[in-house]
Amino acid sequence: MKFFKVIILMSCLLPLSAFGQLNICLGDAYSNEMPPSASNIAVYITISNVGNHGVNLESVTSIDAESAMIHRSTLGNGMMTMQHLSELYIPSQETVRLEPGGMHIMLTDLRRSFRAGEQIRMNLNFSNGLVLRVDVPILEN
Ligand SMILES: [Cu+2]
Repeated sequence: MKFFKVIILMSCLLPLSAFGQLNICLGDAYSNEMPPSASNIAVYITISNVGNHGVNLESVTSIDAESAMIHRSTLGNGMMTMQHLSELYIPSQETVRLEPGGMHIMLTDLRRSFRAGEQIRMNLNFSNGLVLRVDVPILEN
């Protein structure tokens, strides 16, 4: 059985020793406010692996949405399309940015509409057993 740690963390400034194997740092999480009729929302976030081993982001869950997927936006033939990634590899000592025009986490079938100033709760599940909780602020468009 895997041992899971759930940590609310938005920076690397926390005392790492308190968490033992903690080697993932999260930052810059946000979403842009969507019209009330929208059922999906894109989340942007920066993930840094400060550990000595590569780690996969294996899945994302949210109690505020029915499901969550890792998406990559690509521009081809003048059209923006989204591709579903089954996981996202973060090499040792590297930072992966999920940002507009590139990758994002897509929360689908939101349980309600979220306004600017509110937060969406999300858990990131990593291949090393780490589960990081993120409270994603919704920004005004
Ligand atoms: Cu998407």
